[in-house]
Amino acid sequence: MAAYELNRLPKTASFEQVMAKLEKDGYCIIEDLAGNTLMDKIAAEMDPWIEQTCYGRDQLNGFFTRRTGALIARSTYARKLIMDPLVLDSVGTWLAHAYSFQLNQAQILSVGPGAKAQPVHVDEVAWDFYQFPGDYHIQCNTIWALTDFTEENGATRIVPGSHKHPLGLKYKLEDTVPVLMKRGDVVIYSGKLYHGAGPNTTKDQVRQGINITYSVGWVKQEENQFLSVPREIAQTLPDDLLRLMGYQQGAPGIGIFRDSEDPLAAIRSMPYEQYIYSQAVKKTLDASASDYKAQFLNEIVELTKEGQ
Ligand SMILES: O=C(O)CCC(=O)C(=O)O
Ligand SMILES: [Fe+2]
Repeated sequence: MAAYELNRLPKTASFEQVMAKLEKDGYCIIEDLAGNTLMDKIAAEMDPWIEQTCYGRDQLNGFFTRRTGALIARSTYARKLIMDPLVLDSVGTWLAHAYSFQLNQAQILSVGPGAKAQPVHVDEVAWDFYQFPGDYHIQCNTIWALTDFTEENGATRIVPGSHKHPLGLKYKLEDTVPVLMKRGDVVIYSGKLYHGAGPNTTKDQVRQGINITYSVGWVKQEENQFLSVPREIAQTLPDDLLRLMGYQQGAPGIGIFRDSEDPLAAIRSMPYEQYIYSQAVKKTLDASASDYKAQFLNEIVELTKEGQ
């Protein structure tokens, strides 16, 4: 591709500015959002886990690539990235058509020397290749640079603007551009953007990115947070992180706990009455995106009132 200038914003940017870039090009780099010190701390916590992670067993996962998950359980500092306010405001706005959004996956991707380019793909295909409508966003994703991202060490490669393209297209490496980032930068990208890890042609550099992805609340998460984060650790986490991990109803009735209680009650001891169905429905109504959904939920609210 001819010389292409990547979108970049400073960490003081507003989420509206991030949205404008996402709308137009399907991605946006925010410089130095994490900074070096936080990355040092995450690396110190995660290095022993990365060391013992197996390499991938297919081209998509990468024969020289390690994928190290369970970030919330293993790294207290990575939780800061997952909960970053600018990222959450951006993701929440991108996915605002849905009742809720959630953490989908959090893992460190270490692309080792000799790795070939990952096939160019859209992340949305994770859900059994179901073809979601072009204007319905399922995911908003991030890759934080834990090391510098260079063309040589396997920087993620993207096809700018391709979030507006149909599914199933085939792109070659020449159609893509490398997302060059300094350690501590982050790229936010749409789940519909064509991308893939680049080839690592260096002899001795491992490229490390922290891939934290978010999805609408009604799909099954790629990483099962209830299994990845043991209950004893979950009990120490704040409510907002727990909800993001999936201790919430993804939409009314999706992911209920026991007798339609608030899923947080599984972690905190809450009185049974705390979960009131009609209130949850009302929340959806307020945020409803379509007339059809609003009408349907309105009827439920009315029926619920009648039944009381
Ligand atoms: O490691 C990267 O640069 C991208 C990885 C990726 O896109 C994926 O695994 O879905
Ligand atoms: Fe991907």
